[in-house]
Amino acid sequence: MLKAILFDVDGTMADTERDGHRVAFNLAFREAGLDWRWDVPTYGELLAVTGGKERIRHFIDTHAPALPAIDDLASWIAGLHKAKTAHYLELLRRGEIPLRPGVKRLIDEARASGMRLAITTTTTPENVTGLLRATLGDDSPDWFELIAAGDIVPAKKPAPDIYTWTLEKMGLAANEAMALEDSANGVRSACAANVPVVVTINDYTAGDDFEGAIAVHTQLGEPGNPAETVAGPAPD
Ligand code: XBP
Ligand code: MG
Repeated sequence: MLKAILFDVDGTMADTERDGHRVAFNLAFREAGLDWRWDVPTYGELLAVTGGKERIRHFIDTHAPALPAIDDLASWIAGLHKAKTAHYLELLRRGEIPLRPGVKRLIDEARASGMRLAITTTTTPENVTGLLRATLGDDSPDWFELIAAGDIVPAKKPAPDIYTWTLEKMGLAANEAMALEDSANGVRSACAANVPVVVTINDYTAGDDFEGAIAVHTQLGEPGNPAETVAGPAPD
């Protein structure tokens, strides 16, 4: 029996990547005096690596950009990422990143039916509460029994760790939960933890391989704006 819905955040609850995280990274780079700029296609390639700090390191490894003299690369990346998070939170506070269609509807219906809710994401915890507060109100983080986010597990998606950690904390069997994801990395993570997963695609992930997902939809759907099914059974 389904007892809980586990929400991915970036790309699933909101289209945060192109006009949110990407912009915030670029603002942090400029502030740090770096001439790095992640354009929309480049950022799409970099999304292969989840986690902002991991993404910066991957960019350094693969694009060999000019770097200042640094003693400790990990600390320098962490500082740059902290500045990025501040910019991202400011974008959220300005209300520039809305929820995707059907997300509020599903949360409202799930809460009304007593479904347990949690967040399972690789992004930084403040980014999750910032998005929820900006879009659903100040008390909305409390609607989620657990916010599993960021460095809480060392191995980020596509590793199963964030899902197995969440199941353990909530005392759930994998088949008592359902994951909502938007990307191949998210689907691989949920599937590796045996959590059934439904996908809503976005511009960055429409071409991903969603093997293992129960169904793939364009979005969650709401009155006047129905979801279309890309693969798998249509929603009731
Ligand atoms: C989301 C991510 C995150 C965000 C940036 O992946 O990979 O890294 O892009 O957030 P998923 P941070 O949706 O699969 O969880 O910079 O805070 O890491
Ligand atoms: Mg995602």
